[in-house]
Amino acid sequence: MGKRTKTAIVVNPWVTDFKLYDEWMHPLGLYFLISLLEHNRWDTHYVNCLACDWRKKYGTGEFLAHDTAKPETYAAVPRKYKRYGIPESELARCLNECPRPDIVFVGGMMTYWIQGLRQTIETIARMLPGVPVVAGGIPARLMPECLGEAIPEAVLCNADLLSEPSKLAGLHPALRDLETNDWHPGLVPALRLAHNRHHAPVLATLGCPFRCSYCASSCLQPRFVHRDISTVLEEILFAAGHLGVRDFAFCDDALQCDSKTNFLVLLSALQERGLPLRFHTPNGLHIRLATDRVLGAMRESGFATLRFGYESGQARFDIDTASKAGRNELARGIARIREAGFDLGSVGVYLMAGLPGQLPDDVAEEMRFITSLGVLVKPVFLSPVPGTGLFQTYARMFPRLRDDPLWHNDTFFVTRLPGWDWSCADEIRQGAKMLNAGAREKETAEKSD
Ligand code: B12
Ligand code: SF4
Repeated sequence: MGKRTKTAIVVNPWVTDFKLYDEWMHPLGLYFLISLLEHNRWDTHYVNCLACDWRKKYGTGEFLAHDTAKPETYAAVPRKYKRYGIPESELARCLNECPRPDIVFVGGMMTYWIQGLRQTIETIARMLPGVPVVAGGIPARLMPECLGEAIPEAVLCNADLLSEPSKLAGLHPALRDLETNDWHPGLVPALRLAHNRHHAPVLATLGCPFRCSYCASSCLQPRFVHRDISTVLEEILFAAGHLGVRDFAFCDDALQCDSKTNFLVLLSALQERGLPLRFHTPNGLHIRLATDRVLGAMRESGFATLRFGYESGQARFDIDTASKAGRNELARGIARIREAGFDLGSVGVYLMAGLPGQLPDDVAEEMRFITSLGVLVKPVFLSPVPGTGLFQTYARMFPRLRDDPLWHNDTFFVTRLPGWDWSCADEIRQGAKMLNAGAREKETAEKSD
């Protein structure tokens, strides 16, 4: 093995929010960065601030958390605000254990997790004075100005590493020699380094051919592309074979598009191997593209939990949701899912709350419809994402959205909308729990009949 050239620490930062669930979370952007650094033979160290206790179903867990002071924006919010992840002393210990690096990289996923990102970078700057810190990821890409002001000590990277990796080399003298030619981005180096034996991510595609008004997919990834199937397969087999991982979560935006030449090919390769793996789709699939053939292959390959993006069946939101599915389409899709042999108690349907003019009663009514089909309803509160059409609409109503990323928070933002407040949002959450319990009971009763 040749000599390692430089040393880097790659940090998955703390998250600050009102809630954080482990839905098979993985910082994929940082994982690709690790692949690039390995390609350059850098001595790379990974520090994951988001430690978990791994006690929950399908390899998931509960994040460590402690209450933290609410920022001014949330002063009147009747909820605890938390910082999720390891204590500061533990982060300091992890940083201390690594050799002094030439550079530190920090990622980011939600724009409104900015406080956690800032606190992580402040700790790194205190622990490693003089070491340059590069911050990248979704917040850096969608709101570089806001981030630049909030975290002046970091060098920002608002590039997509996969399509323009060479931009990284121009950001700082320490990165000047970074070689990006002949780099084949893959997740294996990061899976090895992160060493999570509980679950692993799968990413078969990048981007999405649809254009929903609230979604930043096309800003982050203008072209819809498929990753090489053999690379994806190799990543799954590595995690299963070398780490003993059983649960895998697909993070794709549009997994089943062009499935004949891609997704179905991957599934048949998995079936051939006959490994006892479980797959999950936390990011939501398209019900229309869930044909009998696709569902049959998913069932055969070990898909254990399914989530579908429905968002709303009301025709007035067709433009917002790219007409994902009307009610009849959803009902037909659920019938196909049942037919394919899935337990409907493991099927969740995402329903959006917070579209323009949508009221809590509209959402409650749709929740009843969805659970009447025997599946679980998963209400999601809208997060206005910079760069999207709906962000522009809402920023005209709420100018604070433009300069205060805390306003993008899903839990907070919906309560600002006309006709909504904290108790309505809570009623929706509680209503979903009750309806889901009823749907589960119905499914169990029908099975025992
Ligand atoms: C997968 C996913 C999830 C998964 C998370 C699983 C996981 N990966 O851990 C699940 C389903 C749980 C999820 C949930 C939610 N999500 Co989500 N999710 C995504 C999704 C589809 C993919 C993110 C991803 O992994 N991309 C692949 C990687 C490779 O891309 P990347 O992170 O951008 O990284 C690239 C670059 O940014 C860069 N890079 C990245 N990091 C770094 C670091 C450095 C140092 C450098 C130099 C470069 C760099 O290089 C990478 C390679 O090119 C994005 C949409 C999208 N297309 O990005 C939404 C997205 C991030 N989610 C979003 C939202 C709103 C949510 C929810 C709030 C749901 C809701 N209400 O709509 C919840 C909240 C989750 C929570 N925990 O609280 C929003 C962001 C909102 C915001 N304001 O920031 C997005 C953008 C979708 C949208 N609506 O537009 N999500
Ligand atoms: S919400 Fe889903 S379907 Fe719509 S653009 Fe985003 S990723 Fe594509």
